[in-house]
Amino acid sequence: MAFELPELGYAYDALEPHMDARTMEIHHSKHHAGYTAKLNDAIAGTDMEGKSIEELLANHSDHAAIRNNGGGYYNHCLFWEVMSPTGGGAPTGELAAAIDSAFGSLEGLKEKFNAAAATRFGSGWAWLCVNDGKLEVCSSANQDNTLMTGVGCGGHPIMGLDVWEHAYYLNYQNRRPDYINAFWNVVNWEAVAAKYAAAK
Ligand code: MN3
Repeated sequence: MAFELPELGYAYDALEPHMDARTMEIHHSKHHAGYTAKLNDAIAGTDMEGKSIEELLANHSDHAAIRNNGGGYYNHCLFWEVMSPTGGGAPTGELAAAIDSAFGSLEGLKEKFNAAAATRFGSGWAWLCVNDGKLEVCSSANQDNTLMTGVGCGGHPIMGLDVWEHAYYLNYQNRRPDYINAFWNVVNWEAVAAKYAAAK
């Protein structure tokens, strides 16, 4: 059973002006589709076929094609889910309480997450993850994520921001910090809260 490119829950132009339509279209229909196809090629006919993506990332990330394409497949699935045209604002309930407890406030989380995203040299991702029940922020290189070993941080990712240039260059050129700030306007806190509840 092959992995499938997921449909976005919204139109390519739905996150404008924060995420532009052209970038969203290329990012989903070319980049994410490419990772998905190459992941399927890498597992076809091997004993990795039929395993969940989480299982592949946790146990086979020493295999370069799984690390790069399995990571790319998983990371982008998460990225699309944690954004929404009706996103932004602030989290509520248990997630809000956990953020206050770990970072002092939502502003404290933003400061830490923005720094992780801005200082990741070259291509990679910034993460909010649940590690042993606690919220943590970190970043990883390339298509690595916190489910893999040897990433420098661990846990289950519940929010991720793609800081590869392909994620922002058309709209923001070299201004990665502007793109990072814009992300907060489209964060789907309900989706992040559901992932938090499942992961903690
Ligand atoms: Mn990307």
